[in-house]
Amino acid sequence: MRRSDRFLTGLQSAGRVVFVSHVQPDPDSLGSMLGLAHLVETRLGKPTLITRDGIISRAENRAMVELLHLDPTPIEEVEWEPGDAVVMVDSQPNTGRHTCCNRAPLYAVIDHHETPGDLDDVPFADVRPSLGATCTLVTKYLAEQDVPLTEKVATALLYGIETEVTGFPREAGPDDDKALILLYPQADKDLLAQIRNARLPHSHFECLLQALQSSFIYDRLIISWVNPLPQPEQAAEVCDFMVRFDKVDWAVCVGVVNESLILSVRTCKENGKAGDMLRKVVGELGKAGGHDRRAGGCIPLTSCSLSAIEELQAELRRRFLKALKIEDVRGQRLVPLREMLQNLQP
Ligand SMILES: [Mn+2]
Repeated sequence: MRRSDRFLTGLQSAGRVVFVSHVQPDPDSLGSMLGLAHLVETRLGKPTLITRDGIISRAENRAMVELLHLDPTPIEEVEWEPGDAVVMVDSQPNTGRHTCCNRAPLYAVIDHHETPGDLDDVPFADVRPSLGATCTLVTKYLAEQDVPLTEKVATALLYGIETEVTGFPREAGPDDDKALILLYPQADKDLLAQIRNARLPHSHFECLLQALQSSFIYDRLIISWVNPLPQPEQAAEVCDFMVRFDKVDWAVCVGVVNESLILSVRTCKENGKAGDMLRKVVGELGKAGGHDRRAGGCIPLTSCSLSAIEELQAELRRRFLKALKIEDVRGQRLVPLREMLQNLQP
């Protein structure tokens, strides 16, 4: 039996299939939920529900949701029914990246993260860290089951894979490319262009300016502190931007959102094990996880006072330097203070 057969067989007694993913679902999560919902509806004729845990703030991700009319139900508004089966995508139980429910039995986990979750009691688990995207795995299921794709499903899956495998070096393999080739002719290219070039809010530029003004270089590492961070997903946007700086191999962004510190890491180093590195750095303070070249984490703040935040920042700085074996040097500003002032137009 193929894995997609086993996946479908185990759902035969379910009344409805509810899809969940990690907090602030990204295109890979959204595409995976949509693709699997399409598979379940087509092959089993069962109702499905796509959910969202937390907010979707990145402009491109919002554009994806709006233009493709995904309409995910906020997880806290789900009206659970007896017979619901839960399928978790793009994350694993107890990796701390979801606030999800224990309101219905978790039937399946379909993911590609390296961060190991708690899978002991999950009847069906398919976790393949060798794949660049969960959407690749979902595309394989749909192809295996010979399910015709709609333009909407193909577009969502394609964008989900694309966002995971951009960046250099690519975190992608032949399976990801095969999925992209399969999806491309069926996707709406104009819609994709609109999503990729989503209009950006004012806060995007404010955040970048603040990041430029508060970035410090320590050898091959750049750390950007953004307090407050307007939206949690902007930490990743800052890192994507900074990791292209030719003087560094590692970019870290740390920002305060509400009562939490949000962390994002990027590296251009192959075999960088960014997820492991960030988990070591965050340790007992919070939760973290990710991939080889990208990682994210969250630390709940015990106090939001400036001194408490500064203390935590200093501790994190020490831990990052230690984890990357960088001597405890004084950080160099990315933009010297004098230049910042000189360049201000009256
Ligand atoms: Mn993913």
